[in-house]
Amino acid sequence: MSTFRDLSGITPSGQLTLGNYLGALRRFVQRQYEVDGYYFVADLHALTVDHDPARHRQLTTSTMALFLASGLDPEQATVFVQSDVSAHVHLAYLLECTAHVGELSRMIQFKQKGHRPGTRASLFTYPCLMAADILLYGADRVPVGGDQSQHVELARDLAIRFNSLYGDTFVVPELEPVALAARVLDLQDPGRKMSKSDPEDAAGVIRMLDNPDVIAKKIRRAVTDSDNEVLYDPKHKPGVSNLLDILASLTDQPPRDVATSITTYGQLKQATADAVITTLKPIRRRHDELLKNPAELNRMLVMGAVKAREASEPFLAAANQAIGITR
Ligand code: AQP
Repeated sequence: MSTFRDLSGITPSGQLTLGNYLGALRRFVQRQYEVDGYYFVADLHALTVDHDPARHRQLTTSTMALFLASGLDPEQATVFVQSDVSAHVHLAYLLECTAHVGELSRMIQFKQKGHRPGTRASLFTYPCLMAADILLYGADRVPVGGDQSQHVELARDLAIRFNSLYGDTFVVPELEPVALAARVLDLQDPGRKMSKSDPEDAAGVIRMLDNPDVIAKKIRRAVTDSDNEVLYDPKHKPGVSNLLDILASLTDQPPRDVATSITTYGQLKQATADAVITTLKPIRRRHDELLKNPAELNRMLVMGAVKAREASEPFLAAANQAIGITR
């Protein structure tokens, strides 16, 4: 195994989507055999906005079951729930004591949503928790989409500043941009990405747990255009190109090759629906089995938590020591 450590989390802010699967989960599953991988359900990050505790608990459990059902192997990678490892919150505080108000004020989420009445303080400080998520495991590489790069940049800045103030403590992580082709767009509005925090019944969002009929219906109703020409052209034909991207990604082919083998929009939608259903059906089945067997799920959760605590402990101890809070 390579000595690279990489790390990624998914926030349980909604039922996971096909976008989360193609853009994140499927990649985690492939990478777990190449790197020392840390993959976690970022439950604490879902608390920065209004939430219902019962739904939050249910989404956290369901997201973990989807991690495992998609093929993450707790013996191979470290698969865990963030709040099971209290070191995340502890280190986040040390990093809040390292960060400057100015740099946190410039974070996009805070700039966009931070001035609404009732904004939670955690919407301002969560980038320190995200930096802690990364620095606690000495991750060399953090695979991120473009919208996340600001967070990794901050983690790098905080690691460098902490190291220079208190002595060499943290690995400074490298940003590993994820290919843009992995972006799955909303089926009803292909101008934006498919997003899990959209309303539960959003017609443009395929959920990993949707049943086959629902998936087929959503794809049948996907927005295309009036050309009726199957062509891969994301700029001028975003709806059709999105379907081609999904089908290409699921069948491991370049989207332009897929386009040449299909002649009508009807065929494209049918082939895409078939591929999505074939991929998601066994995952959904395994997810449901895991939820029916809490003892098995719990065993895996405990295994992940123990591995994550062991891996993070030396980094937290070093940070405590460096900043001067241990005797
Ligand atoms: N549509 C997408 N296409 C490809 N990849 C996607 N990801 C999310 N949506 C798509 C990837 O899934 C991971 C989840 O990261 P996150 O939980 O931090 O959420 P996010 O990136 O903010 O994505 P969501 O699903 O849209 O969540 P909400 O709606 O809560 O903001 C990341 O690796 C992301 O790239």
